[in-house]
Amino acid sequence: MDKFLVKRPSPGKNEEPPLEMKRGDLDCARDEGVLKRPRLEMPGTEESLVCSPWKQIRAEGLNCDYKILFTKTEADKIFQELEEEVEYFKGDLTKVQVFGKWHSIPRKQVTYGDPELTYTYSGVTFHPKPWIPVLNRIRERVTLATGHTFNFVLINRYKDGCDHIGEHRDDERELVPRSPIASVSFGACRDFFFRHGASRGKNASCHIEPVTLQLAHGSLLLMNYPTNVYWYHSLPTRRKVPGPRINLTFRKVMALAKN
Ligand SMILES: O=C(O)CCC(=O)C(=O)O
Repeated sequence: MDKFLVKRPSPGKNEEPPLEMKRGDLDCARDEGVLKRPRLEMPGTEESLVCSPWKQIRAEGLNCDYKILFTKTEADKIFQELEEEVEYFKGDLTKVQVFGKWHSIPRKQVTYGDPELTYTYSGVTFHPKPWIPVLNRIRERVTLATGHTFNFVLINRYKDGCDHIGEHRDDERELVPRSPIASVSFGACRDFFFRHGASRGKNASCHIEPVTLQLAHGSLLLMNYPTNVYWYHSLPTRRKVPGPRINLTFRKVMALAKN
């Protein structure tokens, strides 16, 4: 059975040893499987911040950390606020260029961030909208949990399991070199798929097992360097997924000189 390592960070002498997990064991259910929140956690209190443990997800060149960041009550409320407050791009900004051809993206998208920044993705340059309170609150919680600051967020809304995002790396030149990307999810739990670059396509030079996670309501996936150098990620279609999902990827972006 293929395996990958899920370790706890910096094991102290009283902590459990690394967990050896079977692929597919990262169950999305909050209340079942290895990703369940600890029993001590009190929904809606600061205890949720300290008690939800990080799970380390490691493979060759892949370095990610996952945790439940928000209690269910908090996550439900934030999801509702995002539905009411976030204004998605319209018109030309809903299209991307793939191999020279323009396509409508199979989801809704928008960027928010510091005013001087821009972000070019699949042939389109995005100017961020100014921060709104709900995004600042999520951003602050991410900073508290990770110790990293972020000045930009890309938001993707998937109306159902047919909406998706294709395989790509987050390797845009505007990203601060070696900075992590913090991916926060609300709504329907979705499969999230990592594939090593050397294992892609007909001319794959080797076989490295893909890694599949399920990103739960209120969760945070921290993609650390060098994950995006070697690994592509995607959110595949899953027809049985019943409802919408909103994903926010917080990034550290540099202001680039205009060409
Ligand atoms: O929705 C997701 O979890 C993935 C989003 C993503 O791949 C991206 O923003 O680059």
